[in-house]
Amino acid sequence: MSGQQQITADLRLWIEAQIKEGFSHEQILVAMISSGWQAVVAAQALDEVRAAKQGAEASSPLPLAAKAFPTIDLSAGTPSLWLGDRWVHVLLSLGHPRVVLLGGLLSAEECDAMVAAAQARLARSETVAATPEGSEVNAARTSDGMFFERGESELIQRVEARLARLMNWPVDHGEGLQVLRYRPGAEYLPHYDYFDPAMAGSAAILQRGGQRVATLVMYLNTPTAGGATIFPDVKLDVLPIKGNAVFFSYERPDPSTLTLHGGAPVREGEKWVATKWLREGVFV
Ligand code: PD2
Ligand code: ZN
Repeated sequence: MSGQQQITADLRLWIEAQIKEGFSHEQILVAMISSGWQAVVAAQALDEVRAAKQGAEASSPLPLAAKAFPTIDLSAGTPSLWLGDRWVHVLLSLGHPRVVLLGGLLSAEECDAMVAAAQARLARSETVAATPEGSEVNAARTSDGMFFERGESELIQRVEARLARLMNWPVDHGEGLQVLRYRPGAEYLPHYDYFDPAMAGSAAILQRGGQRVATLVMYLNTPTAGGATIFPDVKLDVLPIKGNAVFFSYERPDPSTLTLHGGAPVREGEKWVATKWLREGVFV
């Protein structure tokens, strides 16, 4: 196996030139990765150049890291975690981006009950992401969606309490669960779940509990084909399997977290997911 690439002086100069040219940090990161730099090395080099630049001219500062963020405690080294009412299996753990894949987080009955409860309330998904113009129908997502109120039923309370134990993060720091249904051909183009601090609409969104700091996507069914949750920066594909879930966290609202992710097109069958987004503070 090849080792980690070294950050060269040439790479630093190239990054500085791209910043001067006006390319966004995300564009620079993607260009480095597609020209063969390892994602972790590319992100680190970009961070270093930005930090040095910041020191020199105090411009384009890296967003501050959250004081604390959700974590799944894997320190016991056991392949399964007891969550008080259910065992969950740890299928994969990745350091950067921070990703944990979980097996059997929800029972088949819980998945079916969430789909049944959501089905009646589906509407064309609308974005909650901030754009320069405010909110708009999200062309990047061709699924249908709805939100459950936090704690709105015994089922939702039970699941939310389990998620709070899993991620060591209080229920009141979570947004209501969002359910999405993707039909064949539907997809979710790659995006970040945090709110871009530079966007006009973000300030108002951030008043309700601060930044998003982690995401948990739970699979409520197993599509026949397609529909993976993809992490393009590191070329990681998570196949949707009923009851499983993928967790990822981002300590600052910045591409260097490598948490760019999307939902690949569903090829056959439907795909149903429930997403829990976690905020830095109490979400009201
Ligand atoms: O359904 C997915 O795989 C997916 C992909 C990207 C869900 C989300 N983002 C999300 O809910 O944020
Ligand atoms: Zn997302």
